[in-house]
Amino acid sequence: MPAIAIIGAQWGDEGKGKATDLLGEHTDYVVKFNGGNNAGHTVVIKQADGTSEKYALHLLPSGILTPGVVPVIGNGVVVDLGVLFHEIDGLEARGVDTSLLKLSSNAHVIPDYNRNLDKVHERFLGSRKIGTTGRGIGPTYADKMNRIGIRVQDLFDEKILRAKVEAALEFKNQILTKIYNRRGFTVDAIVADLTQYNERLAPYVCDTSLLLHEALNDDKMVLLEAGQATLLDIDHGTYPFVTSSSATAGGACTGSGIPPRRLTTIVGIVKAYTTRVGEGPFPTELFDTAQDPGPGEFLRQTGFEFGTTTGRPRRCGWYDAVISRYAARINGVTDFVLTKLDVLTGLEQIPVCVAYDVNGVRHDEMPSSQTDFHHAKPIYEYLPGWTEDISGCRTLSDLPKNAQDYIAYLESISGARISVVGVGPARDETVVIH
Ligand code: 2SA
Ligand code: GDP
Ligand code: MG
Repeated sequence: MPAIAIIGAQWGDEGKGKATDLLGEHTDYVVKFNGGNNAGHTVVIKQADGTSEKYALHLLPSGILTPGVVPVIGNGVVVDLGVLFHEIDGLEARGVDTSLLKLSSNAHVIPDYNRNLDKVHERFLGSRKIGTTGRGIGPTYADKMNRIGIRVQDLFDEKILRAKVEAALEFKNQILTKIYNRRGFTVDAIVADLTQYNERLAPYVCDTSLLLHEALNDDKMVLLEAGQATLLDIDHGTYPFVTSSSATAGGACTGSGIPPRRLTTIVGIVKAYTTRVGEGPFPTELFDTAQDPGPGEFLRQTGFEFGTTTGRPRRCGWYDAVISRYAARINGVTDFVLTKLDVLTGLEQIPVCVAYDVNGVRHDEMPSSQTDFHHAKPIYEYLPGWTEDISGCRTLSDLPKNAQDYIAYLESISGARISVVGVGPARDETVVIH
């Protein structure tokens, strides 16, 4: 059986959680392969009585909401153990079965000192800050690369754990106390904090790469769910304004241990407009504010564009086809899911960025220089909008003609076919084209 990867095509929050949940019904395993509790996936499920249940997931894969699906946290993830059990307990209290969860013994854990360092470092950077979520993600991936990280398996060997924490703290406490003028951490406190969940943790821990290998050989369907997105990827994103993990299709393999040849379908999730949280370049950004509202504020309020993890207002702008083509190329996108088309309802005209103007030169592809990207001015085509409520549409022909034309136009310039369109947050508010 093939493995399918779901990837964010923009700067995150495209609706990957909903797409994973949707596909979850045909899936046996859902794997989170990168990031940690910086991610925020909101999934809305309509109940039989017509009411909606809303779930905000951070560390657990969205597939956990589908009964029978095995949720897997892969080796590429960084795990905040407190958040893990808070999330498990929260879901269990709402009747969601989490007993099938599997956690890679090779995943790294986020020690307290890294949460601290993330926040302190951002403050230190001042106007040069990245706008991180402050969850300790960057410092934990830095430790992994620097070979001073703590892995899940280390928690079960106290001698090894102590030695590793000691080695890490020798370096971390210097930075905290000498550079940032903060208090350091003791080995005892860190070891006690990290091992407090061991008894509950043990049943979840295994070699998830082997588990997934056997599942694929057994004809099971495996879905790999990205956190963050292509433009936030450590290698392919708008560096340094990126997260610290591999959020693209390549990361789906390294972060899970599934070989590249197994990936047959790469689903790119793309919003019908664009958002970004945190700092960094964003060519189609709209700069109006809540005090002086314009189209940016319209998108933010109508699309409820506020961080799922931090509550930060998201920066909003128009659809950018240069970015979509880039995401299609980097990930090998086979199908796009175009989300939040309903949010555009009521706009008279919808601008779509087709290329950039960089100091008088047209760029149809992402400029290779980050400086050029910072100076990129969008070149827009303007498409007519629609006024009809589209949330009840379930087929392409149900949609108003102008909405159909908008989809067809985006498809023609975005580098892959659009197979599914989101017309509302709920699982069933979806138009399936292919
Ligand atoms: P970090 O914390 O080191 O990963 O931050 C580095 C950059 O990555 C961005 N980032 C995100 N962008 C969009 N959504 C994310 N998840 C949450 C959500 C964000 C929230 O779903 O809304 O609640 O604020 C996410 N996680 C990381 C981050 O903004 C930095 O630009
Ligand atoms: P993720 O990080 O990519 O999983 O996305 P988030 O969950 O952070 O943000 C996407 C938001 O859009 C969530 O609140 C979803 O419930 C919502 N959403 C997803 N698809 C649609 C859609 O087609 N229409 C509308 N109106 N909302 C959607
Ligand atoms: Mg999100």
